[in-house]
Amino acid sequence: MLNHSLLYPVNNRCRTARTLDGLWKFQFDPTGCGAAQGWQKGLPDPISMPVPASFSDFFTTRAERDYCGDFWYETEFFVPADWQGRVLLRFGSITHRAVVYCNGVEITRHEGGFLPVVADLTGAAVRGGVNRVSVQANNELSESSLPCGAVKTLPNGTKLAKPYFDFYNYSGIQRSVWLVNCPAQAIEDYSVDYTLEGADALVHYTVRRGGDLPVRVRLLDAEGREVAAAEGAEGTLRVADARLWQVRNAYLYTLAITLGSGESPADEYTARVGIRTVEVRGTKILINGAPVYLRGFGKHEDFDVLGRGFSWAVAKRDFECMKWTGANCFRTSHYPYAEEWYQMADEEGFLIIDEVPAVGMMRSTHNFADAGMGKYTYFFETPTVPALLANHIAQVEEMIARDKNHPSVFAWSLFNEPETTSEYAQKYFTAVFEAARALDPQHRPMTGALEKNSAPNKCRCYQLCDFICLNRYYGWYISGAELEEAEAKFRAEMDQWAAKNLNVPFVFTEFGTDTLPTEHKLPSVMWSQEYQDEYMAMNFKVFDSYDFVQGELVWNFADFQTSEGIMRVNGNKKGIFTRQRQPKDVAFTFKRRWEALPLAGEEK
Ligand code: EVA
Repeated sequence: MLNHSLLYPVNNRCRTARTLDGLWKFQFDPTGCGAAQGWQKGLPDPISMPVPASFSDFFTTRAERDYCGDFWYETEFFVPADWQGRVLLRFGSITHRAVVYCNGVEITRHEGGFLPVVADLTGAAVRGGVNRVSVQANNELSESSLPCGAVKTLPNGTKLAKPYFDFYNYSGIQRSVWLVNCPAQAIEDYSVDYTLEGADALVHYTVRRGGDLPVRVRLLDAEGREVAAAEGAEGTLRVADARLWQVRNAYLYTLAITLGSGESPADEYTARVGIRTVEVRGTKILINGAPVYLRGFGKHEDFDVLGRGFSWAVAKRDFECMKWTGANCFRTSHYPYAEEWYQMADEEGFLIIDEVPAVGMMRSTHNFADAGMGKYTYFFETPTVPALLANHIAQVEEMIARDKNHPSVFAWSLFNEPETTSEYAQKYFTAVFEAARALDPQHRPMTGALEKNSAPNKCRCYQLCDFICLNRYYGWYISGAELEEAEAKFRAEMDQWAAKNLNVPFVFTEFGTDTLPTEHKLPSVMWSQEYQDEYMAMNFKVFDSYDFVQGELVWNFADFQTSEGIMRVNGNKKGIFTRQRQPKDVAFTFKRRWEALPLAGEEK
């Protein structure tokens, strides 16, 4: 159990939250001498750096853009004299690991670049005065980090990140930073789960708190009217004639939790919740008991200049583009996104497959290509595995703790394209799934994305999944330009899955072709817009031939930055939209297909 609170900051009569976003100080620390030289007491030679953002794409030299190693951020903040209780600093994330100091004193350390870092400054921050926060961050990759990769050191000592994954190793303070004041005895966490009884809904809740002050919970409808209330740290609220959170037709209630009694509670926390159930039954994925066919995207947090920095504006545009295509779902490939994405998905009625940063467990920068050639790596047979497993489970725990109450999150993805064919892989993922299953109060489906080597007769991990997610590139990495042969091979694999009679849903979590918006050719060639369209038509035919296929999340929503190499033209170009979020021709094909499919509640 996490012993600190990951609750998203709110403002009310018991809590104050102020963002520290803005221009921070920043300095590279290539020799890692900063802490020994006292940089936590003030950076010796800083430049300015926007927060939130990745640092890379501001720079004009390769050495700075591709910097790998330690780097520092610093800023000052004022803590009002009348702040009683606790003072916390909450970073949405720091990529990939960090040590946080307040006024020169180490407060906390955190491993993992895509989940919150919470530093309790209660003892260290000066009330009624200005304080300094210093962050010593590091973006090196290893075989025990998530995501996995390596570091190459050049003869002059310069380090270069060598990801085993296909996205740029963007780093820094990429999400908002909040200064939070909350009571000493506070609401630490809450969870909700739902059952439907005819027109009514039962909302089962638990509240974790410091101390043992009495708990009161109220549920308010969208107009702010109380529809149910209960006392106690756990219990059930009955909502008569409940309005359900439906796919692309969201309805949100407000859950108001108070600690203490009477007019001036000791603590108060409010959150928006959506009443819905999730179930996998046979080959169907059911939301509120009705089957849903998933259609949408694998995405990235990625945009010009910002890198992986969160931007409300970019997220808004992404949702508008997704809605325009008729999508109802996306996967947070290949890491948990900024929490604001989930808040928007809750409001827009999008379904999310929430993915932990377990990507690159294949010891290959080109695993997507190697897979097609049957190349095999013994990833789970190395001495780094115990450290990797502990890290993997810790990040699953933090992800579920952070995201468990979002109605949009209907499934957890615990890996992307690892080696899955050895007994070592099986043992490893059995441990990950067991740990994860014990953590989710809503018992949502668990899955992971499987690449081509995880074939029906070889994979030892699909058995762990409640629905099976396939990443397949027939017609691109396999039999590219030969769509007839690609289709035959694709069907041969699908027939093998069908013969297993697994009676579970299958979802395509990746399929796609690199496509340059400038290229047109009749007849088509690979990389042209026409080829992307023909490839999709072939894929759709195959999907539609197998009734256990219950979803298609195309790779990728938009073009995105990757490491350099002969496989990538200034990034991955498999976007349905360009990196600037304008449609390629194929976007109109998706729109036609997806708008014609039932949104939810009907069979395809
Ligand atoms: C690709 N294929 O080749 C994608 C990668 C992705 O970007 C994969 O899961 O199998 C990976 O990260 O375009």
